[in-house]
Amino acid sequence: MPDRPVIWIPRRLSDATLERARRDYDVILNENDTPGSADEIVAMSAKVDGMIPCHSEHFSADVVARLDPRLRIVANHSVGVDHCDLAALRKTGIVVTNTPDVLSDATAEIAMLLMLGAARHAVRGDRIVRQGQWDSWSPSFMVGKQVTGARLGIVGMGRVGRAFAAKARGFDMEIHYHNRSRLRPEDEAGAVFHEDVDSLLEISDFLSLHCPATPETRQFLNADRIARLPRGAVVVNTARGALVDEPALLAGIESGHLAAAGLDCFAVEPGGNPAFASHENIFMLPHIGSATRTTRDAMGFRALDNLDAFFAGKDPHDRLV
Ligand code: 8YV
Repeated sequence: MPDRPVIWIPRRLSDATLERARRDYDVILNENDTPGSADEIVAMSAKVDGMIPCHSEHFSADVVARLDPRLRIVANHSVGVDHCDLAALRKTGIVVTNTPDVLSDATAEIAMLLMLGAARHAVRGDRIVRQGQWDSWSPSFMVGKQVTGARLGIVGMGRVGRAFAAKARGFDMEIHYHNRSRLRPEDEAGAVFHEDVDSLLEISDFLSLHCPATPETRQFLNADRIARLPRGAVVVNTARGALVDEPALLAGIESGHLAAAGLDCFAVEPGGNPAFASHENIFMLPHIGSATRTTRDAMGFRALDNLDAFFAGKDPHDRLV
């Protein structure tokens, strides 16, 4: 290994991250800030010892099979790693890390924003004021769904799910959750565990998704599960678009079974789902859950901490593979 390893940073990470990276590594930065294509990832693997990709760089089995053995570590700048074929990477011996913990609060903030905005007609309200269409008022004008005291169902009580639960407690929400396994009482903090997903769905006035996208969770929220939610429920997704059957969600909105949805993630990104656009009770954001200055710095530093440990011959803290 060279004294000063060479790393590739395909996207424009925070200034503080780039400054620290350049201090300690020879950095190749994609100044255009465009997603690294499969061919680019493969070509770069012969020139660098490590990479800091985002979720926009896809390490499919095909890409992994073409990687040059010079590449030793993929230090992801994300907690989600569904853009990486971990099984394929494991076979190559390339170390893979992610950035958990540091983005939980920022993502939980966006979940809170989506939940409140969806429940209280933020899109329509903003539009009518902005466009000068606010010309009347009545007691039945823009009546929404109250968040305070409502039942919140959380699917996936990992770091982000727990951060969201902590914020929701400030709204006196009754918190219920489904998880692969029950949490320790101190982590549960009074939340009610549902071993059975259906039993969680049936009581969720608000349902928020916080599980990783895996083959098992693909299209988790399908038509059958949407039908199990109480009429007038609100769905929030800050995890991954792959968790939701989007045509089924749209059908739920159009039939009125769902009162609203708040989405930061879509099956197709960037871009989103154009079929959602005419529904003002779908409050949408362009995958910005972790996009705060504080969190971007923390994510960059966490990825660099993992690289530093690896190149110092230690096991990186967030090693997945
Ligand atoms: C970012 C994310 O959008 O961490 C994740 O899994 O989806 C987000 O934090 C992105 O991956 C930043 O690189």
